[in-house]
Amino acid sequence: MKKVYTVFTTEILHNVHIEVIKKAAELGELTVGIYSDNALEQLGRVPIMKQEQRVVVFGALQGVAHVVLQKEISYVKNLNTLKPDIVVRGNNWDNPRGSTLDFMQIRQEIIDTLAQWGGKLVEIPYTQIKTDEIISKISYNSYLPEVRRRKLNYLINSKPIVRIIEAHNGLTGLIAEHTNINVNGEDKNFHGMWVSSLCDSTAKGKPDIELVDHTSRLETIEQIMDITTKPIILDGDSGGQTGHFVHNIKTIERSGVSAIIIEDKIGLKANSLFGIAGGQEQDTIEGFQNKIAEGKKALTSKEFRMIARIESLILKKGLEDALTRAKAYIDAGVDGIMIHSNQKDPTEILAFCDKFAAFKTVPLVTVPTTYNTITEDELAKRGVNIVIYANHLIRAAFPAMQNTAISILKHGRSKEADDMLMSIKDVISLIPK
Ligand code: SPV
Ligand code: MG
Repeated sequence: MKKVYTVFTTEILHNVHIEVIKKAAELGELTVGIYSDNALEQLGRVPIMKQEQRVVVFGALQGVAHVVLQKEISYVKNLNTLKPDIVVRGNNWDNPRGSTLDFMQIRQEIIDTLAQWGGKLVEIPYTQIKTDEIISKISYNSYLPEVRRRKLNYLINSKPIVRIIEAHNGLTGLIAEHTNINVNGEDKNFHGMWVSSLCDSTAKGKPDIELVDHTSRLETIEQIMDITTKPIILDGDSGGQTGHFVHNIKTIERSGVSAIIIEDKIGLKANSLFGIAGGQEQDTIEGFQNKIAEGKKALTSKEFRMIARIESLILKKGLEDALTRAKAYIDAGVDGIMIHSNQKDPTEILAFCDKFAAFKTVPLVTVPTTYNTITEDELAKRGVNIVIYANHLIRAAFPAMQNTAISILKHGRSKEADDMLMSIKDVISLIPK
Protein backbone atom coordinates (compact mmCIF):
# COMPACT_ATOMS: atom_id res chain seq x y z
CA MET A 1 0.00 0.00 0.00
CA LYS A 2 1.33 3.44 -0.96
CA LYS A 3 2.05 6.03 1.71
CA VAL A 4 0.13 9.26 1.12
CA TYR A 5 0.66 12.58 2.90
CA THR A 6 -1.44 15.74 2.85
CA VAL A 7 -1.31 18.86 4.99
CA PHE A 8 -4.07 21.14 6.26
CA THR A 9 -3.78 24.69 7.57
CA THR A 10 -7.52 25.00 7.94
CA GLU A 11 -9.47 24.91 11.16
CA ILE A 12 -12.82 25.08 9.41
CA LEU A 13 -13.74 22.01 7.36
CA HIS A 14 -15.83 22.26 4.24
CA ASN A 15 -16.76 19.99 1.34
CA VAL A 16 -13.57 20.62 -0.67
CA HIS A 17 -11.38 19.53 2.26
CA ILE A 18 -13.43 16.33 2.54
CA GLU A 19 -13.00 15.75 -1.20
CA VAL A 20 -9.22 16.14 -0.87
CA ILE A 21 -9.17 13.61 1.98
CA LYS A 22 -11.36 11.18 0.04
CA LYS A 23 -9.18 11.36 -3.08
CA ALA A 24 -5.98 11.12 -1.03
CA ALA A 25 -7.28 8.06 0.88
CA GLU A 26 -8.10 6.33 -2.42
CA LEU A 27 -4.41 6.54 -3.34
CA GLY A 28 -3.10 4.71 -0.23
CA GLU A 29 -2.67 4.90 3.54
CA LEU A 30 -3.26 8.54 4.40
CA THR A 31 -1.33 10.56 6.95
CA VAL A 32 -2.66 14.06 7.51
CA GLY A 33 -0.22 16.74 8.61
CA ILE A 34 -1.70 19.49 10.77
CA TYR A 35 0.10 22.82 10.91
CA SER A 36 1.19 23.43 14.51
CA ASP A 37 -0.01 26.56 16.31
CA ASN A 38 3.40 28.10 15.74
CA ALA A 39 3.31 27.35 11.99
CA LEU A 40 -0.18 28.89 11.74
CA GLU A 41 1.10 31.99 13.48
CA GLN A 42 3.83 32.26 10.82
CA LEU A 43 0.97 32.47 8.31
CA GLY A 44 -0.47 35.41 10.23
CA ARG A 45 -3.25 33.33 11.76
CA VAL A 46 -4.42 33.27 15.36
CA PRO A 47 -5.46 29.63 15.92
CA ILE A 48 -9.10 29.16 16.94
CA MET A 49 -8.52 25.65 18.33
CA LYS A 50 -5.35 24.33 19.94
CA GLN A 51 -3.20 22.02 17.80
CA GLU A 52 -4.09 19.02 20.02
CA GLN A 53 -7.77 19.67 19.37
CA ARG A 54 -7.22 19.90 15.61
CA VAL A 55 -5.36 16.58 15.69
CA VAL A 56 -8.43 14.96 17.29
CA VAL A 57 -10.82 16.48 14.71
CA PHE A 58 -8.78 15.37 11.68
CA GLY A 59 -8.07 11.96 13.25
CA ALA A 60 -11.80 11.25 13.43
CA LEU A 61 -12.36 11.76 9.70
CA GLN A 62 -13.09 8.81 7.47
CA GLY A 63 -10.08 7.85 5.37
CA VAL A 64 -7.48 9.36 7.73
CA ALA A 65 -5.11 6.66 9.07
CA HIS A 66 -2.67 8.90 10.99
CA VAL A 67 -2.34 12.53 12.04
CA VAL A 68 1.01 14.22 12.64
CA LEU A 69 1.93 17.80 13.46
CA GLN A 70 3.84 19.76 10.85
CA LYS A 71 5.82 22.28 12.86
CA GLU A 72 7.11 24.30 9.94
CA ILE A 73 5.56 25.83 6.87
CA SER A 74 8.06 23.89 4.81
CA TYR A 75 7.08 20.25 4.22
CA VAL A 76 10.70 19.02 3.96
CA LYS A 77 11.27 17.80 7.55
CA ASN A 78 8.04 15.77 7.67
CA LEU A 79 8.61 14.43 4.17
CA ASN A 80 12.08 13.20 5.14
CA THR A 81 10.62 11.46 8.22
CA LEU A 82 7.55 9.93 6.56
CA LYS A 83 8.99 9.28 3.07
CA PRO A 84 5.53 9.29 1.41
CA ASP A 85 5.07 7.98 -2.14
CA ILE A 86 2.48 10.65 -2.83
CA VAL A 87 1.75 14.13 -1.49
CA VAL A 88 -1.76 15.36 -2.19
CA ARG A 89 -2.48 19.09 -2.13
CA GLY A 90 -5.19 21.40 -3.42
CA ASN A 91 -3.76 23.50 -6.26
CA ASN A 92 -4.37 26.78 -4.42
CA TRP A 93 -0.79 27.90 -3.95
CA ASP A 94 -1.66 31.58 -3.41
CA ASN A 95 0.31 33.21 -0.64
CA PRO A 96 -1.70 33.94 2.50
CA ARG A 97 -2.84 37.57 2.48
CA GLY A 98 -0.17 39.95 3.78
CA SER A 99 2.52 37.25 3.91
CA THR A 100 5.91 37.43 2.25
CA LEU A 101 6.14 33.64 1.87
CA ASP A 102 6.42 32.17 -1.58
CA PHE A 103 4.15 29.15 -1.78
CA MET A 104 5.27 28.33 -5.31
CA GLN A 105 8.74 27.87 -3.85
CA ILE A 106 7.30 25.55 -1.19
CA ARG A 107 5.62 23.58 -3.98
CA GLN A 108 8.95 23.22 -5.78
CA GLU A 109 10.61 22.06 -2.54
CA ILE A 110 7.96 19.32 -2.19
CA ILE A 111 8.53 18.13 -5.75
CA ASP A 112 12.34 18.12 -5.32
CA THR A 113 12.22 16.29 -1.96
CA LEU A 114 9.80 13.62 -3.22
CA ALA A 115 11.99 13.09 -6.30
CA GLN A 116 14.77 11.76 -4.01
CA TRP A 117 12.80 8.51 -3.49
CA GLY A 118 10.60 8.58 -6.60
CA GLY A 119 7.57 10.14 -4.88
CA LYS A 120 5.20 12.54 -6.64
CA LEU A 121 2.91 15.49 -5.98
CA VAL A 122 -0.78 15.10 -6.90
CA GLU A 123 -2.65 18.37 -7.12
CA ILE A 124 -6.41 18.58 -6.81
CA PRO A 125 -8.32 21.48 -8.36
CA TYR A 126 -9.38 23.77 -5.55
CA THR A 127 -11.57 26.52 -6.87
CA GLN A 128 -15.08 26.29 -5.53
CA ILE A 129 -14.82 27.79 -2.10
CA LYS A 130 -12.59 30.04 -0.01
CA THR A 131 -12.14 29.25 3.68
CA ASP A 132 -11.66 33.00 4.38
CA GLU A 133 -15.19 33.64 3.10
CA ILE A 134 -16.60 31.05 5.47
CA ILE A 135 -14.73 32.55 8.39
CA SER A 136 -16.10 36.00 7.56
CA LYS A 137 -19.64 34.59 7.55
CA ILE A 138 -19.11 32.93 10.93
CA SER A 139 -18.17 36.24 12.52
CA TYR A 140 -21.26 37.88 11.01
CA ASN A 141 -22.97 38.37 14.36
CA SER A 142 -20.20 40.41 15.87
CA TYR A 143 -20.39 44.19 16.34
CA LEU A 144 -16.68 44.66 15.68
CA PRO A 145 -15.91 47.35 13.08
CA GLU A 146 -14.88 45.18 10.12
CA VAL A 147 -17.76 42.77 10.65
CA ARG A 148 -20.34 45.52 11.00
CA ARG A 149 -18.97 47.05 7.83
CA ARG A 150 -19.25 43.75 5.96
CA LYS A 151 -22.88 43.46 7.03
CA LEU A 152 -24.03 46.36 4.86
CA ASN A 153 -22.59 44.71 1.76
CA TYR A 154 -24.17 41.41 2.71
CA LEU A 155 -27.54 43.16 3.09
CA ILE A 156 -27.24 45.03 -0.24
CA ASN A 157 -26.53 41.73 -1.99
CA SER A 158 -29.23 39.71 -0.26
CA LYS A 159 -32.26 41.97 0.43
CA PRO A 160 -34.70 43.43 -2.12
CA ILE A 161 -34.09 46.77 -0.38
CA VAL A 162 -32.03 47.76 2.66
CA ARG A 163 -34.13 49.69 5.20
CA ILE A 164 -32.27 52.32 7.23
CA ILE A 165 -33.58 54.67 9.92
CA GLU A 166 -31.94 57.67 11.54
CA ALA A 167 -30.36 57.44 14.97
CA HIS A 168 -28.83 60.42 16.73
CA ASN A 169 -27.88 59.00 20.13
CA GLY A 170 -27.78 55.77 22.11
CA LEU A 171 -31.51 55.69 22.76
CA THR A 172 -32.53 56.08 19.12
CA GLY A 173 -29.81 53.55 18.27
CA LEU A 174 -31.63 51.09 20.53
CA ILE A 175 -34.92 51.74 18.76
CA ALA A 176 -33.29 51.17 15.36
CA GLU A 177 -31.59 48.02 16.65
CA HIS A 178 -34.51 46.39 18.47
CA THR A 179 -37.78 47.43 16.83
CA ASN A 180 -39.23 44.29 15.23
CA ILE A 181 -42.73 43.51 14.06
CA ASN A 182 -44.37 40.63 12.25
CA VAL A 183 -46.40 41.55 9.18
CA ASN A 184 -48.37 38.69 7.60
CA GLY A 185 -45.92 36.09 8.88
CA GLU A 186 -42.82 38.09 7.88
CA ASP A 187 -40.48 39.48 10.54
CA LYS A 188 -39.57 43.08 9.77
CA ASN A 189 -36.93 45.31 11.29
CA PHE A 190 -34.52 48.04 10.29
CA HIS A 191 -31.26 46.88 8.73
CA GLY A 192 -29.14 49.75 9.94
CA MET A 193 -28.81 53.34 11.10
CA TRP A 194 -28.36 56.70 9.36
CA VAL A 195 -26.42 59.25 11.34
CA SER A 196 -28.07 62.28 9.80
CA SER A 197 -26.41 65.69 9.91
CA LEU A 198 -29.85 67.26 10.32
CA CYS A 199 -30.80 65.10 13.31
CA ASP A 200 -27.35 65.07 14.90
CA SER A 201 -27.27 68.90 14.68
CA THR A 202 -30.89 69.32 15.82
CA ALA A 203 -30.34 67.02 18.81
CA LYS A 204 -27.50 69.32 19.83
CA GLY A 205 -29.63 72.44 19.26
CA LYS A 206 -27.49 73.51 16.28
CA PRO A 207 -28.41 74.37 12.66
CA ASP A 208 -27.62 71.82 9.93
CA ILE A 209 -24.78 73.82 8.35
CA GLU A 210 -21.74 71.61 9.06
CA LEU A 211 -21.37 73.46 12.36
CA VAL A 212 -21.25 70.34 14.54
CA ASP A 213 -17.60 69.42 14.26
CA HIS A 214 -16.01 66.12 13.26
CA THR A 215 -15.12 65.12 16.83
CA SER A 216 -18.67 65.69 17.99
CA ARG A 217 -20.10 63.67 15.06
CA LEU A 218 -17.71 60.84 15.96
CA GLU A 219 -18.95 60.97 19.55
CA THR A 220 -22.53 60.43 18.31
CA ILE A 221 -21.36 57.50 16.18
CA GLU A 222 -19.52 56.03 19.16
CA GLN A 223 -22.65 56.25 21.35
CA ILE A 224 -24.65 54.36 18.75
CA MET A 225 -21.89 51.84 18.05
CA ASP A 226 -21.59 51.09 21.73
CA ILE A 227 -25.06 49.59 22.04
CA THR A 228 -25.89 48.30 18.54
CA THR A 229 -24.63 45.74 16.04
CA LYS A 230 -26.22 46.96 12.79
CA PRO A 231 -24.41 48.83 10.00
CA ILE A 232 -24.17 52.60 10.22
CA ILE A 233 -24.33 54.94 7.24
CA LEU A 234 -22.88 58.33 8.01
CA ASP A 235 -24.21 61.53 6.51
CA GLY A 236 -20.84 63.13 5.72
CA ASP A 237 -22.37 66.42 4.50
CA SER A 238 -20.13 67.88 1.77
CA GLY A 239 -17.07 66.10 3.17
CA GLY A 240 -15.55 69.55 3.78
CA GLN A 241 -12.40 70.64 1.99
CA THR A 242 -10.68 67.80 0.12
CA GLY A 243 -7.49 68.38 2.11
CA HIS A 244 -9.43 67.77 5.35
CA PHE A 245 -11.65 65.03 3.94
CA VAL A 246 -8.73 62.70 3.16
CA HIS A 247 -7.80 62.74 6.85
CA ASN A 248 -11.29 62.64 8.34
CA ILE A 249 -12.38 59.73 6.18
CA LYS A 250 -9.63 57.55 7.64
CA THR A 251 -10.92 58.20 11.16
CA ILE A 252 -14.45 57.48 10.00
CA GLU A 253 -13.37 54.23 8.35
CA ARG A 254 -11.58 53.16 11.54
CA SER A 255 -14.66 53.98 13.64
CA GLY A 256 -16.48 51.05 12.03
CA VAL A 257 -19.01 53.00 10.01
CA SER A 258 -20.11 50.94 6.97
CA ALA A 259 -20.53 53.78 4.51
CA ILE A 260 -20.30 57.54 4.19
CA ILE A 261 -22.49 59.60 1.90
CA ILE A 262 -21.04 62.91 0.75
CA GLU A 263 -23.06 65.48 -1.17
CA ASP A 264 -21.86 67.59 -4.11
CA LYS A 265 -22.20 70.96 -2.40
CA ILE A 266 -19.69 73.69 -1.61
CA GLY A 267 -19.66 76.79 0.54
CA LEU A 268 -21.85 77.15 3.62
CA LYS A 269 -24.03 74.07 3.48
CA ALA A 270 -27.80 74.34 3.77
CA ASN A 271 -30.16 71.44 4.37
CA SER A 272 -31.44 70.04 1.06
CA LEU A 273 -35.07 70.27 2.09
CA PHE A 274 -34.79 74.09 1.82
CA GLY A 275 -34.36 73.50 -1.94
CA ILE A 276 -33.11 76.52 -3.93
CA ALA A 277 -34.24 78.79 -1.06
CA GLY A 278 -31.23 77.45 0.88
CA GLY A 279 -28.97 79.46 -1.46
CA GLN A 280 -26.79 76.41 -1.87
CA GLU A 281 -24.03 76.08 -4.45
CA GLN A 282 -23.21 72.80 -6.16
CA ASP A 283 -19.61 71.71 -6.67
CA THR A 284 -18.29 71.36 -10.21
CA ILE A 285 -18.27 67.82 -11.58
CA GLU A 286 -14.45 67.87 -11.69
CA GLY A 287 -14.19 69.30 -8.18
CA PHE A 288 -16.38 66.59 -6.69
CA GLN A 289 -14.73 63.86 -8.77
CA ASN A 290 -11.42 64.96 -7.31
CA LYS A 291 -12.79 64.79 -3.75
CA ILE A 292 -14.11 61.27 -4.42
CA ALA A 293 -10.85 60.06 -5.95
CA GLU A 294 -8.69 61.53 -3.17
CA GLY A 295 -11.02 60.10 -0.52
CA LYS A 296 -10.92 56.64 -2.10
CA LYS A 297 -7.13 56.74 -2.15
CA ALA A 298 -7.08 57.38 1.60
CA LEU A 299 -9.19 54.30 2.42
CA THR A 300 -7.85 50.84 3.15
CA SER A 301 -10.94 48.67 3.75
CA LYS A 302 -12.47 47.02 0.70
CA GLU A 303 -15.77 46.77 2.58
CA PHE A 304 -16.16 50.50 3.28
CA ARG A 305 -18.45 52.31 0.86
CA MET A 306 -18.12 55.90 -0.20
CA ILE A 307 -21.43 57.01 -1.70
CA ALA A 308 -21.91 60.21 -3.71
CA ARG A 309 -25.08 62.22 -3.23
CA ILE A 310 -26.36 64.24 -6.15
CA GLU A 311 -28.13 67.53 -5.42
CA SER A 312 -29.08 68.43 -9.02
CA LEU A 313 -32.81 67.80 -8.55
CA ILE A 314 -32.86 69.76 -5.28
CA LEU A 315 -31.11 72.68 -6.99
CA LYS A 316 -33.33 72.51 -10.10
CA LYS A 317 -30.46 71.65 -12.44
CA GLY A 318 -32.55 68.96 -14.12
CA LEU A 319 -32.49 65.23 -14.73
CA GLU A 320 -29.76 65.30 -17.38
CA ASP A 321 -27.37 67.08 -15.02
CA ALA A 322 -28.14 64.49 -12.31
CA LEU A 323 -27.44 61.62 -14.71
CA THR A 324 -24.24 63.21 -16.06
CA ARG A 325 -23.02 63.61 -12.50
CA ALA A 326 -23.98 60.03 -11.57
CA LYS A 327 -21.86 58.74 -14.48
CA ALA A 328 -18.96 61.06 -13.62
CA TYR A 329 -18.99 60.12 -9.93
CA ILE A 330 -19.06 56.41 -10.77
CA ASP A 331 -16.09 57.00 -13.08
CA ALA A 332 -14.29 58.69 -10.17
CA GLY A 333 -14.72 55.51 -8.11
CA VAL A 334 -17.72 55.88 -5.80
CA ASP A 335 -19.33 52.75 -4.37
CA GLY A 336 -22.89 54.02 -4.55
CA ILE A 337 -25.09 56.90 -5.70
CA MET A 338 -27.71 58.72 -3.66
CA ILE A 339 -30.23 60.77 -5.55
CA HIS A 340 -32.16 63.32 -3.52
CA SER A 341 -35.39 65.24 -4.16
CA ASN A 342 -37.57 67.54 -2.08
CA GLN A 343 -40.68 67.12 -4.26
CA LYS A 344 -43.96 65.95 -2.79
CA ASP A 345 -44.34 63.24 -5.39
CA PRO A 346 -41.72 60.77 -6.59
CA THR A 347 -41.96 61.46 -10.35
CA GLU A 348 -38.47 62.99 -10.75
CA ILE A 349 -36.87 60.33 -8.54
CA LEU A 350 -38.47 57.54 -10.55
CA ALA A 351 -37.41 59.18 -13.82
CA PHE A 352 -33.83 59.22 -12.49
CA CYS A 353 -34.07 55.55 -11.40
CA ASP A 354 -35.24 54.45 -14.85
CA LYS A 355 -32.45 56.28 -16.71
CA PHE A 356 -29.83 55.33 -14.13
CA ALA A 357 -30.65 51.65 -14.74
CA ALA A 358 -29.01 51.92 -18.19
CA PHE A 359 -25.53 52.39 -16.67
CA LYS A 360 -26.03 51.25 -13.08
CA THR A 361 -22.95 49.52 -11.66
CA VAL A 362 -23.27 50.59 -8.01
CA PRO A 363 -26.14 50.56 -5.49
CA LEU A 364 -28.71 53.36 -5.55
CA VAL A 365 -29.88 55.15 -2.39
CA THR A 366 -33.01 57.27 -1.89
CA VAL A 367 -34.38 59.35 0.98
CA PRO A 368 -38.17 59.60 0.62
CA THR A 369 -38.84 62.31 3.23
CA THR A 370 -41.08 64.54 1.13
CA TYR A 371 -42.28 62.00 -1.47
CA ASN A 372 -43.36 59.67 1.31
CA THR A 373 -46.33 58.04 -0.44
CA ILE A 374 -44.03 55.69 -2.30
CA THR A 375 -43.48 52.26 -0.72
CA GLU A 376 -40.27 50.31 -0.28
CA ASP A 377 -41.56 47.66 -2.71
CA GLU A 378 -42.13 50.29 -5.40
CA LEU A 379 -38.66 51.75 -4.89
CA ALA A 380 -37.07 48.30 -5.00
CA LYS A 381 -38.85 47.57 -8.29
CA ARG A 382 -37.29 50.72 -9.78
CA GLY A 383 -33.80 49.53 -8.80
CA VAL A 384 -33.35 51.32 -5.47
CA ASN A 385 -31.10 49.34 -3.11
CA ILE A 386 -31.21 51.41 0.07
CA VAL A 387 -34.04 53.48 1.51
CA ILE A 388 -33.27 55.91 4.31
CA TYR A 389 -35.88 57.21 6.76
CA ALA A 390 -33.68 60.18 7.49
CA ASN A 391 -35.24 62.22 10.30
CA HIS A 392 -38.29 60.41 11.62
CA LEU A 393 -37.27 59.58 15.17
CA ILE A 394 -36.29 63.14 16.04
CA ARG A 395 -39.44 64.47 14.41
CA ALA A 396 -41.49 62.03 16.46
CA ALA A 397 -39.71 62.94 19.68
CA PHE A 398 -39.85 66.74 19.46
CA PRO A 399 -43.66 67.24 19.47
CA ALA A 400 -44.08 64.55 22.13
CA MET A 401 -41.60 66.31 24.42
CA GLN A 402 -42.98 69.75 23.67
CA ASN A 403 -46.59 68.73 24.38
CA THR A 404 -45.51 67.32 27.72
CA ALA A 405 -43.69 70.54 28.61
CA ILE A 406 -46.78 72.59 27.62
CA SER A 407 -49.07 70.35 29.69
CA ILE A 408 -46.91 70.79 32.81
CA LEU A 409 -46.90 74.58 32.38
CA LYS A 410 -50.63 74.67 31.77
CA HIS A 411 -51.66 72.62 34.79
CA GLY A 412 -48.96 73.51 37.24
CA ARG A 413 -48.36 69.79 37.77
CA SER A 414 -47.45 66.73 35.70
CA LYS A 415 -50.50 64.48 36.34
CA GLU A 416 -52.30 65.53 33.11
CA ALA A 417 -49.24 64.58 31.07
CA ASP A 418 -49.16 61.05 32.47
CA ASP A 419 -51.16 59.47 29.63
CA MET A 420 -48.58 60.71 27.13
CA LEU A 421 -45.69 59.19 29.07
CA MET A 422 -43.91 55.93 29.46
CA SER A 423 -44.25 54.65 33.03
CA ILE A 424 -41.31 55.02 35.39
CA LYS A 425 -41.30 51.22 35.73
CA ASP A 426 -40.86 50.88 31.96
CA VAL A 427 -38.10 53.51 31.84
CA ILE A 428 -36.01 51.89 34.52
CA SER A 429 -36.32 48.46 32.97
CA LEU A 430 -35.87 49.66 29.37
CA ILE A 431 -32.14 49.22 29.34
CA PRO A 432 -30.90 46.00 30.92
CA LYS A 433 -28.10 46.26 33.51
C1 SPV B 1 -29.95 64.53 6.67
O1 SPV B 1 -30.69 63.69 7.19
O2 SPV B 1 -29.20 65.26 7.33
C2 SPV B 1 -29.86 64.65 5.21
C3 SPV B 1 -31.04 64.31 4.41
O3 SPV B 1 -28.87 65.11 4.72
S1 SPV B 1 -31.92 65.76 4.15
O4 SPV B 1 -32.24 66.33 5.45
O5 SPV B 1 -33.12 65.40 3.42
O6 SPV B 1 -31.10 66.67 3.38
MG1 MG C 1 -27.55 65.97 6.09
